[in-house]
Amino acid sequence: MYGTLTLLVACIGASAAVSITPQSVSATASSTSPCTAPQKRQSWHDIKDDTKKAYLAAARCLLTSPQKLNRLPGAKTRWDELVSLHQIHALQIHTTGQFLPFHRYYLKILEFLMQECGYDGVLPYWDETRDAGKFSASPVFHPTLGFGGSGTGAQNCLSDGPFVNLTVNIGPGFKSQPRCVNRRITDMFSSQTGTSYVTAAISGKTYQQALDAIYSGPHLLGHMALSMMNGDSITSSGDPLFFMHHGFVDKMWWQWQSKDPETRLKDISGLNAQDPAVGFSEFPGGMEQESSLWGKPTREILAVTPDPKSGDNGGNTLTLGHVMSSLGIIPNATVADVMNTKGGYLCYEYV
Ligand SMILES: [Cu+2]
Repeated sequence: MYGTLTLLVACIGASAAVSITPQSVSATASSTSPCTAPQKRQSWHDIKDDTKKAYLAAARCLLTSPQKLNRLPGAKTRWDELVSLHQIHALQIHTTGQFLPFHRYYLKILEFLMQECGYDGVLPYWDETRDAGKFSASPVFHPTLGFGGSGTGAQNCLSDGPFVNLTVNIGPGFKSQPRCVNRRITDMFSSQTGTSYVTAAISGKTYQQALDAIYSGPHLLGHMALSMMNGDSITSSGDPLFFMHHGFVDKMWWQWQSKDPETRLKDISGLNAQDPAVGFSEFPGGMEQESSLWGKPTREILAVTPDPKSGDNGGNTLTLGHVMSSLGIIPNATVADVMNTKGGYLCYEYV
């Protein structure tokens, strides 16, 4: 039912190019050529050195290119716009049903931006199971063929690799203050990205079970092991390594879906925005208490924040019709569009 509705809306949107709300700057993704030759997303371990260099050069290019949209608060670089998108959506896409679909869409936005900076390869990801318990020895941290290693000093600013001395202007939390790209690796936490933990995380039957187990399991422990952008849940995507980790997270959802595609490519549930009493499930005290960590969304941020109920028939429950926005970087997409990585809107699989 939603598929038909979505297609109808997409067709109307595409032909009439309507703006339904100020936030939906473009129509949702119009469907879809069939996906006959899915791209193979490979782990960083397995891709060629030239591809690694091209990928890192494009990410560096985004971090040093000026912003383009002129509407995202605090964004000075093209990379800032990508980080800002995560900041703006932070309270809609964590501890909610949107977590997996939005981050899948977010990877597609990254892919588009990387193409702007000349990267025409397939997006890589990081198979963290291969480095579980010993993250710091992983090839992803290589100084020239990787993202650089653990940072140094009080702010853990990167001291080697392609992103050394570069600045992100979004964050911490809901602020917009220039700071270095930073991370701190803790091997102990990384053991929980191992195969047995992944297997457990994708063993549930329902989307809700998989979502909760992936989110609080390898996803969260990976973040703890990397402490990207000082472990800031709102803007950790400032560190380009974020997208390697979230490729791994996306792979877990894909693996779970692949076990029973008939059912699981349609299974979606959960909230479309955080319950204020819960906030981020990994922190106690709900949204109010968490605001002591990150502040609250500013008036400028709220002014560009999409309606979390968009496409959801006015309720708090996430539906396949939910409209996800990139605030104008690429066309909006629905949750239905991203359910199947080989559905046409997307065309890839993990190896
Ligand atoms: Cu996120």
